[in-house]
Formats: sequence, C-alpha cells, structure tokens
Amino acid sequence: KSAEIVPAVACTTKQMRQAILDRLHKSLATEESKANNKAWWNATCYAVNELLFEKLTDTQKSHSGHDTRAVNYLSLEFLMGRLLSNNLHNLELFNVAQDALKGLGKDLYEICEEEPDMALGNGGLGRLAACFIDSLATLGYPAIGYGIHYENGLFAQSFQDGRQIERPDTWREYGNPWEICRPESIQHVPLYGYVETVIDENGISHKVWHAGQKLKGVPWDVPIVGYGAKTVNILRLWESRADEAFDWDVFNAGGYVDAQVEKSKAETISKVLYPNDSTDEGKELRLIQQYFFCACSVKDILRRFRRAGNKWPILAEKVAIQLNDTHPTIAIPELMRILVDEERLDWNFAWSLCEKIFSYTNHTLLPEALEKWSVALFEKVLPRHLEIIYEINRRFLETVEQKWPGDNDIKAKLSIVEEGSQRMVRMANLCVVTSHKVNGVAAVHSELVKTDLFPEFDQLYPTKLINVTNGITPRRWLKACNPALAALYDETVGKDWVVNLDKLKDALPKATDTVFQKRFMEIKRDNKVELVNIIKDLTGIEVSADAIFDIQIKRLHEYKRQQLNLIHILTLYRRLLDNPDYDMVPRVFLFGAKAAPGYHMAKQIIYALNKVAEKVNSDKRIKGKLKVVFLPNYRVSLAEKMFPAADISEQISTAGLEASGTGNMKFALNGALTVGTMDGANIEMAEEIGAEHMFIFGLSVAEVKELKTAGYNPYDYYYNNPELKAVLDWLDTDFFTPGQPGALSDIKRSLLEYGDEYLCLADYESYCKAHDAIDTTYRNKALWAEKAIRNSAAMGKFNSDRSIEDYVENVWHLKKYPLA
Ligand code: 26V
Repeated sequence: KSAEIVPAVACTTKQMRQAILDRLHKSLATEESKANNKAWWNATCYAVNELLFEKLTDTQKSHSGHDTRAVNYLSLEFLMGRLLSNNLHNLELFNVAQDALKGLGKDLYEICEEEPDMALGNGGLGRLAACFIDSLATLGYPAIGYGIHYENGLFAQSFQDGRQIERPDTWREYGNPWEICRPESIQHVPLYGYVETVIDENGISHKVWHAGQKLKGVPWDVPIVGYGAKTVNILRLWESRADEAFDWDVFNAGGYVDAQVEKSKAETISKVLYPNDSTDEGKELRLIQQYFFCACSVKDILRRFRRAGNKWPILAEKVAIQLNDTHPTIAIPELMRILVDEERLDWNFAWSLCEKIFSYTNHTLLPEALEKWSVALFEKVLPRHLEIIYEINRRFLETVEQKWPGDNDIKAKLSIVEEGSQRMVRMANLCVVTSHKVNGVAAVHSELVKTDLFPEFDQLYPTKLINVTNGITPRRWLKACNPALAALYDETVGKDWVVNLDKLKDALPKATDTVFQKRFMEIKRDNKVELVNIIKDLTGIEVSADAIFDIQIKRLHEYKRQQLNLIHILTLYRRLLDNPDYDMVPRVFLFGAKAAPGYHMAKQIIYALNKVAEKVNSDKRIKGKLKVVFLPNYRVSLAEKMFPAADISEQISTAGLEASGTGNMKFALNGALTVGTMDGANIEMAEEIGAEHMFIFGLSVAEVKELKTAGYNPYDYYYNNPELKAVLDWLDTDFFTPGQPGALSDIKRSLLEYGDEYLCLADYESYCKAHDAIDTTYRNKALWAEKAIRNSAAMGKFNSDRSIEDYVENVWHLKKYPLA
C-alpha cells in the first residue's frame, strides 16, 4: 500500500489532491462539478508535470555542469503510447495519485483511459526507441531522443465489412500536456538550390550551398522520467513551419509567391508518419522529412556543444549519435557539410570525428526494406550532400581497392552509389562505411547481418559488426500493465526486479509450488476477464475466459505469417464441423494489427480473418469451442491489456526474417507460452526459458536456406496433406463471403501460384502439431502453470536496461549522472 512506499519525489496524497484541484481551477479554469474525465486527466498530468519539471531542470543543470558525454538517439519513430500511468510509476507516485483521485471521487485507471496514445511509430522499431529512452533515464545516462513532431500519428484503424479503414490519428488536436514548446531553440533548414565554389581570402576554395527554400524547425520537448526519478531526460520532436526569414526571391525569381501555399507546403513535412513497411510513393516528401529532422538535430547537438565552450577536437568525446535504422542516415553528410563547409575543418579531420560519433542499428534483412534514394532526387533536394556522399564513396572505394585490388565486382557491390539505369544512393552502405559500430538486434539476426547482408564489410572491418539483443522496459510491460502480477513478484522476490529483472529468477523454485501456481494463474484469469469485457465493448463479441487465449499482435506482414495462423484456424474449424464432438480445449484466437495502407495482400489477410471470424463466431454447431476476434486499432494502450491476458503468444515468422521481435518478450514476461519458430529473439528466449517450455516448430534458418536452394514447391505440400488442401480450397468458395466466391482467393493464390515466398505450407504441418501439443498441455493445469511461471521468471535478459548497458559498453561509452 501507499504508506510503505517511499516515493522518489516527496508528495503526499493530500498534496497530490491539492495539486490536481489547483490545476483544475487555475490551469483549466473549471471546477469539480463541471469537470469531465478529460479535464481530470489534464489536471492530473499538469500536477505530475510540476514534479517532473523540477527534476528536469535539475538534470539539465547537472548535465551541463558536468559537461557530460551524451548519446543522441535519432529515430524517425518513437512509439510512446500513453504517459500518465508510466510517469506516475516512474515517480513512484501511482498509488499516491490513485488515492488522491479516489478522494475526489475519481478512478485513476479510468482517468488514464482519457489519454490519446502518442502513436509516433509503426511497430517494433518505434517501440524499441521508446523503451530505450525509458531505460537510459532509469540508468541515469545523459541522452536525448530526437524525432519528428508528427501532426498525425500512425492512422486510426477501423473495419467496414471486414476491411481496414484508415483515418487520421489526431492525437494532439486539443493540445498535449506532456510537451513543452521551445521557440528559443528553433533551427533553420535549407533545401534545394545550388552549390557554388568560392575562393576565400587565403586563396583556398570551399563550397557554399545556396538554398532554394528554407524550413523552420520548432522543437517540442517531452520529459522522459527514469524509474526512481534520478534523471529526467528529454525527447525532442521537431515540427516544420515556413521560414518567414527566408528570402523567397531566390527561389521564385520574378515569380509570385502565395505565402499561404508555401506555408502549408512547409507544414506538410511533419504532418504524417509514413508506414515503414511499405515501399512508399511520396518519396520526395519522405526524404525531406528525414533531412529536416536530421538537420535540426545535428544543429541542436552542435549548439549545445559550442555553448559548453568546447572545441572541435573533442567533439567525438562529447557526442555519440545512434542511427535507428537508415532513416536518419542523412545526418552523416549533414555533419560533414557543417564541419567542412561552414566550420572549414579539414576533410580528414571531420571524417575522423564522424567515424567516432556515428553508429547504426540494422532492424531488418528484407532486401526491399533497405533504403535507397535516387541520385536525381538527391541532386534536386540536397545537391551539396550528394557531392559529399560522392567524396566519401571515392575515398571508401580506394580502401576497397587496397583490400581487393582490381576486383570491380566487390566495388560495385559495396559502393555507396549503385550504378544502373537509375543511379541510387544506398543508405545502409553509407551507414556501415561511416559508423564505428553496426549492430543487429538479436544474436541470429546479427550473425545473418555478417554472413548474408554485409559479408564483405565484415571482412573489411572485422570488429565493426556486433550484436545487441533487444529488450523491453519492465516498468511499462509488467509493473504498469500487470499490477497484480507485479505485486506477486514484489512479494515473492522483492521490489528490485523493476530495475533488475534477473531477480525474477528467484521465483523459479516456486514454479512447481501449487500455492504459487494457483495465485499466478488466478491473476492470469482475472486479466483474461478484463480483456473479455474489452472485447465485448469493442466488438460486441462474447468470449469465455475459460478458453485458451491465443494472441497474435504485431504489424500485418506476410513474413510474420498471420495467414499461417489463419489456415490453422480453418483447420480447427473444419475438424469441428466434421465432428461436432471433436475434443479440444475451447480456443479464442485474437488478432491486432495494422496493415500499411498500400499493402494489398496484408489488407486481404485482415479481410479474410474478419470474414472467417464472422462465420466461426456465429456457428452454433461448434458449441463455442472456437472464437476469432480481430480487435480494431491495435496500439500500445491496447497491447497493454492484451499481453497480461494471453495464454499463447504467436511468434511464427519464417526463420531468418524477424530480426528480433519484442512482443515475444512482453508476452512471456506476462506469463504466456510461445508458439514460435527458431527466429529472432525467440532463439535466445528458448535458451533462457528452456525450449521444452515453449512450442517450437517449423524450419530453422539453415533448413529454410536449404529448401529455397533446392527449389521450393508449395504444391508438394498441398497435394500431400489432405487437410491442408481442403482448407486452401475452402478459400475459393463463397462459404465465408456469401455470394462472393473468390473474395478470399488471393490468399490461396499467394500460397500456391505465386510460390509461397514465406514457406507457410512447408511449416503448416509442424505448426498444427505444435497447436495440438498446446491443447494437450493446457489440460494439465499444474504443468501449464509451471511453464507459464518459468517463461515469465526467465525474462531477465530481455530487460531494455540490459540492452542499453550493452550499447554503453560496446558502442557509446557513457557515464552515469543520476541526481542525488
Ligand atoms: C520495412 C519494410 C519496407 C519495405 C517492405 C517490407 C518491409 C518490412 C519491414 C520493414 C520494417 C523494417 C524496420 C523494423 O521495423 N524492424 C523491426 O525492428 C524491431 C526492433 O528492432 C524488431 O524487433 C523487429 O523484428 C523488426 O522487424
């Protein structure tokens, strides 16, 4: 209870209550009798800010006083979700706020529901950035997250006749209490124009970029409080505006400028978050978006460096820049441009600084995901950067020549510029050439980065390519989202697990203790009941908490194989229709996923799942043994309610394609058992948990390669497995889409005629067997409970604090500066 907690920030229930009331009256100009929950939420956020801001100022003072080295985490995505509950937990004031609001007749959980998600990310990559800045602050490291202040987050999803509908996500339409606008730190960003060679007074030539247009970058700061509030860092998000100071005549010599049109064009740059998993058409805008936020961030980093009175030779001692995927790569030539053109540093010296400053994280091996920008586009938008890239490449190819004299094939392969009818700049190559460290995000992925993606780079730079396995913050993903389980752990292993997740191992001896098992599974059951109510509210569908809750939540992509889950569901449905007495533990299959708006097959899979759900859920013949629910608008705040209620976690990507996965970790931590392939972080999870406590199935990475080399033919599986053939043929009928035969045939076609790129049919039989094993195991309550506990208690390694310590040790080399 609140009495025994010593909060990180001194605040009694009475003080909190008064602070909330004060904000209601003095900031929101309303009163208790008129205030709705939104107003109470705002007032509570403001009250929390009063405590946060003080710590923020203290942290900033301490960091500048110590002239600290900091990491600058550049990411186009920060999938923050909601902040109130998380901030209260990290301040250790959750119970205080809960009691204070109770005294005011309000329920904190209900108030938290008022907060729109900060959905400034697509999926794993963006959520990882959010977990990392939580860990950096918790561990007391000086760090700034840099990103874009999107007007609209990832779209709001709904379904119409089973099809995905996208609407703008207007998360800050009515303001956001967590952010502070900082006009004093505005930056100006040039674009377009031409490059001039100028000879200076000493007769030395240098380049001057005359921009054709300028944007203004306005920073919005979101305080990031670490657990225990010993550090409050910031997430700085840039918003684009028209730059009034800019002389439009340069661009529109003689022409008429409609200032409003220019203004709205400028504001478009930070308007929307692009889906990261579709090859997008709006290329020019996306490149400008990337450059805009990198230019603002690099200038901001240098401004802080200069303000501290530092000189260039120690730049790399004070500044580390982490590139979250290739999206911020343009920061490299931008820093070179400033150092060489504006600061007039020697190229070699500037380059040696860049090599020490930059490091890059690779998040995918999918070839279509590796960013390339056409040289022509570069020439138009960033003419000087293209010249700099050429010069970096010229020097790099000399190194390649030294290592492999005369080998033009290798040069063509490694070159930053890809030759061909459309010459392209390969952003990943630029990252690898520049960075002192390049990391993959799970052991197997990092190995594949070395052996398959960048083998020559690995030979050229033998210590550059490393692994840092991903992690998740236990604050949000256990303490805040699963309070009952968190309390059970507090009692069993002590409260330290929140910052030292390895402590959960101390609960392992209890895995076979019937009393502990009972408590663990009661918590799971309560969480399932809560989810049952949410499902009913969101969809009207009734499901039973006694069924196995089998959940797949992640972006919709063919490599993640939601379609494999679909054909297994059809298999069970068929078995039930063939034999109404078919003996199975009732199962609820739950899905949550957004499909990139332009990704046809992903949208077809959503449609198919919704159509199958309609049929299955209303079929009286199967006696409620099977339910399928696709929850709309999957997002962080919905995820927080699904992970704690899961029995089964679906992690079923084709081996070698899911770089890491992080949902897998969240499920296990909350006591779900994984059905999964030996892919990404699943492999390391199996090492920690014991593979015998998971349902591992399917081809391994090596077997996938063998099969593809030998020549994969999905028809072999189709004709050899009557059950598989029957369910695929079912998709061609109008059973699920009455009156519209063939409405689901695309899925069958992709799995047969189009070659089943992701080997669903090859893994089908083994997947079905894994599910049969799930059914058998679930019937043994004690065995299931034991495994659930083992899964949860073994997640210590997957704490994002550990990931951050790995980065600090191997890449960033930072020191901690927690407040006293
Ligand atoms: C991008 C693209 C672009 C072209 C079409 C196909 C495609 C598919 C996926 C992507 C996403 C690339 C970046 C990404 O989000 N990677 C995810 O990063 C997570 C954090 O490291 C990791 O856990 C996921 O396994 C990985 O997919």
